[in-house]
Amino acid sequence: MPKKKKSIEEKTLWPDAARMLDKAEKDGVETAWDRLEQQTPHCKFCQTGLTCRNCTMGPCQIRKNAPLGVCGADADVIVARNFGRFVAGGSAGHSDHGRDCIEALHSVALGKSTDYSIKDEAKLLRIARELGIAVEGKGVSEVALELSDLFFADFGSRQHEVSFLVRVPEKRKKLWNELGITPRGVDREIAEMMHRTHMGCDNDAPNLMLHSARTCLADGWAGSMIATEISDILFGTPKPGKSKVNLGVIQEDMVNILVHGHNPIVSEKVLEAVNDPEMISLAREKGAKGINLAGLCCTGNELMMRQGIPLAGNHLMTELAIVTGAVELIVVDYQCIMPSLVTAGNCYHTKMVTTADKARFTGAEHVPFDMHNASHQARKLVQTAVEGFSRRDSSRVEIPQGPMEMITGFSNEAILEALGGTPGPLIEAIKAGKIRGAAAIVGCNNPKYRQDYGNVNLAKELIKRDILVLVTGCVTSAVGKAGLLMPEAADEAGAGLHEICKALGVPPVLHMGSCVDNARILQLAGILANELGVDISDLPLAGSSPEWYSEKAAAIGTYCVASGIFTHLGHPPNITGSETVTNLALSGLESLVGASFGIEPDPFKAAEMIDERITSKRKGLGLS
Ligand code: NFS
Ligand code: SF4
Repeated sequence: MPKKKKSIEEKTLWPDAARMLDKAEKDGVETAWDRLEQQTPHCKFCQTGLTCRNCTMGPCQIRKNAPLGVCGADADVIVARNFGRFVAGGSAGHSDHGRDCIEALHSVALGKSTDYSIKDEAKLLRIARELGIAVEGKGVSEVALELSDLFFADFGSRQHEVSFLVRVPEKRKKLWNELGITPRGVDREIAEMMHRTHMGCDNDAPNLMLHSARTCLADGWAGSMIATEISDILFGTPKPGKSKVNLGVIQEDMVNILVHGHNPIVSEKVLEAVNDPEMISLAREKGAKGINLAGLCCTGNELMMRQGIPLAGNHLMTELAIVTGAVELIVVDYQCIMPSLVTAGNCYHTKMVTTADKARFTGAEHVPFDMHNASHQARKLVQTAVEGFSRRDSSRVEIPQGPMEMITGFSNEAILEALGGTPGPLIEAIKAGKIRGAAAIVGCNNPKYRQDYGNVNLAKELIKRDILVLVTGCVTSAVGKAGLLMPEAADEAGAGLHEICKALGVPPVLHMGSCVDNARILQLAGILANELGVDISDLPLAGSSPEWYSEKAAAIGTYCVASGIFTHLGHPPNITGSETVTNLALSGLESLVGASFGIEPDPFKAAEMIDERITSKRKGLGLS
């Protein structure tokens, strides 16, 4: 049977994306949606997790007439091993990003880098004290050095818990100890996962799943949390501020540079170079009005929440941004960068530049960034972009208009400040039922869904039910484009949430950062649980990733659940080939860690699911 082609309408919720999809077709640019069509139907064995390639006696596929791999591994073991490696990949991504942040802090502390500095000294001292470092009588550099050494140790072969477990409620820590899933060194848990999944090691699915949880907890409470906290120390703790989102942030009369990836270490420097008067006058000489910087994906979130830089879009907008024909340069660091961007760029005058030695793309120019050359490299890049302006073909430029306004940058520090310094008022609002609970909607786009349909509709449904929504990563762009990150969106919320938002002047959907910043949400959950003297699993909280695609998103979901937060996913990971693993994920984990996953592609039904969960948690706390 011939495959039915999806209409543009079915591919995305957004007018800006639709226009660019139409243009892409005319310009002969292939997109993720086209390639998905070519890849469909997917291999059923892979989709259900029933393929093993862990040794060369195989590869093995589990079928009715061949229920065991050559070594004798069954469906449960193979599925659990595959899942373990999947989330180890995700944890490695976030955590290696965290390590790069430690290296930056370390080199600043040693005075080896003049390109970076400590912007939030107060936070440095606060975190150092929180983690037991004596700060009295010490200089900032000395404290920064001790803190970076402590964080480096969090990655190693340590036998006891990672440092930020001081933020975890006692009950939860006890539970993790009993289950043997207290995260130790970040690298240790990831390496141990690779070890366990080697042929002939851990051949017990539930035991493997517990180590998956441990690996992901090391990501959430160490790798990601360290990335977040150091980024704040080096570049400033986010405060609520205005920004804009959608492809309309690209400027026809300016040199346009997009930054894409995750780590603010590169993008912050590009921003500085863009603001350099010398660069601006160079752009004017070339006939441009100036230089415009916009972000994509998580690096976009990082720059937006600290510097107000506009966001061009999320994961599925990255190719489409190039299709405007008005982008001179796209600078990337790592993660979630489609290799197709090089090809898309070649259809126009768009140059792609890579900056990390661990993330090079064939066909892109490589301009390596390190602690000692970043400012210089950034200027070089901006100059390249400016020179590219004269190569732009204006007859091929088409930019969707009308970016949406939004307020972003609700770090925990900013939230507590808005509440008058303590979580008390938030707890009172929850007790009174004005805010019935909170749900974090996080993660990606996936061309298998109508882009952002799930992300936006779930957020809208939840705020109607007086459930405060927290967002990070690529969901930010989705809810931003829907207008939900503006205080006026409180009008779409239920009466209770509406009242609180109006009183505080905040939107009903709060932007908390990039994907590593989901650690902020963990921290907030810890603060609330400690304040109430309960476990995180007792709180009326939920997580959700309606359109997730990445290994990192699966790791986030897993650390959420292991931390005691029920987590909804739009579709399951590749585990459904094992009943044992699937049942564990959907219900069995409940008795172990007090939370589990729920799967539901329809955002309206998902809202129902989350609402039920929040209602039952409220009951458990004796709240109506
Ligand atoms: Ni998160 Fe950020 Fe976006 Fe998904 Fe990718 S950018 S780390 S993984 S696609 S939300
Ligand atoms: Fe097959 Fe076992 Fe080798 Fe996997 S580890 S490929 S199941 S023989």
